[in-house]
Amino acid sequence: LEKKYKIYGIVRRNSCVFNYERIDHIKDKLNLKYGDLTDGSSLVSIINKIISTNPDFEVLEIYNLGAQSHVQISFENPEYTSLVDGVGTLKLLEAIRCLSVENQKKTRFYQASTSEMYGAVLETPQNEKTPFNPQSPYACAKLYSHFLVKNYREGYNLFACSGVLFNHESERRGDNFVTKKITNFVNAIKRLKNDINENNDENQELPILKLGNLNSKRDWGHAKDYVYGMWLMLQQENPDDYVLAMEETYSIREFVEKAFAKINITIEWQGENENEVGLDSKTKDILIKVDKKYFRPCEVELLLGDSSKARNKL
Ligand code: G4F
Repeated sequence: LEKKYKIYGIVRRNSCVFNYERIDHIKDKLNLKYGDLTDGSSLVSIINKIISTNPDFEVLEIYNLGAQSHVQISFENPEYTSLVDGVGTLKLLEAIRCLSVENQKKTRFYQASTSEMYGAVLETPQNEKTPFNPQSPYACAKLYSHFLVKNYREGYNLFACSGVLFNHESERRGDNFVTKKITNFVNAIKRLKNDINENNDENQELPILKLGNLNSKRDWGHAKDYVYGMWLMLQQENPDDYVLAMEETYSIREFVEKAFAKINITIEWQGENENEVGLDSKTKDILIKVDKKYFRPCEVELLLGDSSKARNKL
């Protein structure tokens, strides 16, 4: 919107009719259409409609950010994840391939590839040349899309890029991703402690944050920077794939400690594996418990990106 683009978005119909909370503040400035990545005809008709209502358009940038993007849920819904995150990309690429030559030349495609494709990493840090070793249905579907983009770029000369993005976070992150889960909880504890102090109610029980693997490491950045990176990829003369990363890695355990430090609580760890707990070192209240419900059948233990190509070229 800052770039004065005319923006179209695709919304999945669901029974909660107004499911727009994360875009509520800008919704009126967007052209939202019902569609679905599993419904190729909806994609074709939306793209055709955009082109026919903007006959003099200069460039059509298509960002495929749609996905079942939760890694753990992909083990529970593997087929759906594959259809949306894998075949959905094929449907979008086909919709572009079927445009007239003139319109195809004016269309640029961005695919949200992911550092999850490195999986059980075969090299550290990970860059564009690192071999992939996916560890979830989500990562397998994304890898299929990643190679499709390369095929369509090389085979049909489409301007199609993949951004291999490491974890990117913001206040808009969904509540069941680890950063938001932890920060929401720290916020709740801060409010509760304030209430307890104001009301002198020392018998009030504190809630407990249940987490899975505390030892996996992620290379986290801010989503806004990454979106800028996506846009830059589509402004280049030639399409290519790029890694975007902060080039620093921290464990979930460190993230927890740093988040609690913001409200002046030092976490003391006790126990091991699924019996591990985190206590407030002063009051000895248990604030965190490991719950094996959040362990994944296969875990990605260490992500650390090398984004020198993007830093040099973009
Ligand atoms: O926050 P997460 O669920 O993100 P994850 O799995 O790294 O995936 C995110 O980043 C990818 C890019 O690398 C994207 F492709 C993907 O779509 C998504 O945006 O989990 C981060 C880590 C994992 O190791 C997980 O096992 O945190 C660990 N974890 C520990 N306890 C937990 C929890 N993750 C979640 N979601 N919930 C927990 O309670």
